[in-house]
Amino acid sequence: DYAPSKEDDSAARAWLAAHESRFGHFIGGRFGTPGEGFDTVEPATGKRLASVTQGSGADVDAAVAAARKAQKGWAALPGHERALKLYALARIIQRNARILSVVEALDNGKPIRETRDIDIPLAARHFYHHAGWAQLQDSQFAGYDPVGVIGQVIPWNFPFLMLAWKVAPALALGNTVVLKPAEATPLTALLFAELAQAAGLPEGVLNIVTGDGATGALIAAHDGVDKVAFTGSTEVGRKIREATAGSGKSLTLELGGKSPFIVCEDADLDAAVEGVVDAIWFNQGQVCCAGSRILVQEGVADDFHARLAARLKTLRIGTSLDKTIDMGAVIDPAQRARIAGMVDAAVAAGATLLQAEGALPDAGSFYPPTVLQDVPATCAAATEEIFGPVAVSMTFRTPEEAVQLANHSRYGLAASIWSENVNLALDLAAKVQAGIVWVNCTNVMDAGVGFGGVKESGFGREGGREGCFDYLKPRALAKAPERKPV
Ligand code: TXE
Repeated sequence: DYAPSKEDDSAARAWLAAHESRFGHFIGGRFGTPGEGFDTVEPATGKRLASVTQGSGADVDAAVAAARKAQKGWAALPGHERALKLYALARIIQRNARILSVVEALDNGKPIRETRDIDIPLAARHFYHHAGWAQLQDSQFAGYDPVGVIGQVIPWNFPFLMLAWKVAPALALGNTVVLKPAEATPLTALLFAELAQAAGLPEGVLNIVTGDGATGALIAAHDGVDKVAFTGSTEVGRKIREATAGSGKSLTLELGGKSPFIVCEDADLDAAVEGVVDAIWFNQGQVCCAGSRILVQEGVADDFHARLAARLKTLRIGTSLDKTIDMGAVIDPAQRARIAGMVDAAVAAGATLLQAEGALPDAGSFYPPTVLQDVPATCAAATEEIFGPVAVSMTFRTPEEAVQLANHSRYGLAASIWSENVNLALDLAAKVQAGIVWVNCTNVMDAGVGFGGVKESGFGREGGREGCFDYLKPRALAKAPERKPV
């Protein structure tokens, strides 16, 4: 019984109408004529938003050619001039933050509060941060060249933020880009193409080709692409690894996770419960580094679960432009069915279900916040990425057992550790197999810190100085020793 306060979507609708809700690819600085393709819908209502074009081999050829043509000139610009372009992109994102936030929320189904406060501002920050590296390129990366033309394939869970994570470092360091957004969420990438044009980005430096996995595969396999950067499922990551093996292309993969969320008996339990809200219910749990495996120490497990059960009942679920909601829709009915299937199988195998009973919105693909306790180890829910608002919870007796359970996974993206004993927390942090470890917090991102995983969560880093090296190639140069005059 709260009054929904809705974000105004008129500017976003007007932008779609200006394109007659049909988009072609953005290649060589201009939008092509829309062709055969598919619709993108609002996950919260199931209604069509726009149609986009399925990228063909010829489209990918054209985009790669445009990127190739632009690359030398772009790389030859002094770093401070490329920096100016990245600053311009950051500023135009900020000036258009509102429409970007609305389009992102409509296309993805996530709450407007998240796109407004997290996705879009963090994307702008990524461009600001990498403008700094462009400026410092000569002094900080002497002996390194740009890689060249980069093929980038991104997922639907953070459509615009993933674009920023990929495009900003590539461009900053003198590369040009062919990017394919996910088929479910292509709209903010297309809006960004328009903004980049307005910000004066030279033609061909950024090319956006829409399409499904087949278009992604064409980009990954293209001879004119020097490096592939991919974020998505571990299965597709494996296919791309096979497709690029032996080709001389560089590759970075940011893949799935089943990240442990360790609650020690001396943790501040209320803070840890709020941590779970961020870890698994932020973005409906469709987060690669989601804290989806709660490991709680036996002595406090009952107390912790009671607090968690009470908290999950207070989460409000609704349509993305409602400013009062905590959770929106999951990406599509197929994902909803996949989540429900994994939960139902775990319950049938004997798991205990903690789930709020309130009604969900009628239309759209909604799934309630959920915790599964005592999941048999043979269930997919125990070991596989669910990619929905579902955490599995198990108990441990000793810190050593916590480490053992945490590392019992094929993934190694992130870990979150909750304890008031800093020595214990840091000791555990050093022992868990993960690319990122958070102590008494979770899902903390910063453009200055490299993000990426170990094990089957992938390789390479995005952000910070270490992320820059994934868009550069070293050149060792030796000069003949000085000859003595005879
Ligand atoms: O991912 P895909 P999907 C996981 C999550 C989710 C599952 C399936 O568990 O439930 O993956 O989601 C493009 N060559 N994650 O099917 O297929 C595709 O068009 C090249 C975790 O959406 O990996 C899209 O642009 N590209 C993940 C992108 O790959 C291909 C985020 C990701 O889609 C391709 C997303 C191919 N053969 C899903 N096939 C995370 N860790 O963040 C597809 N694509």
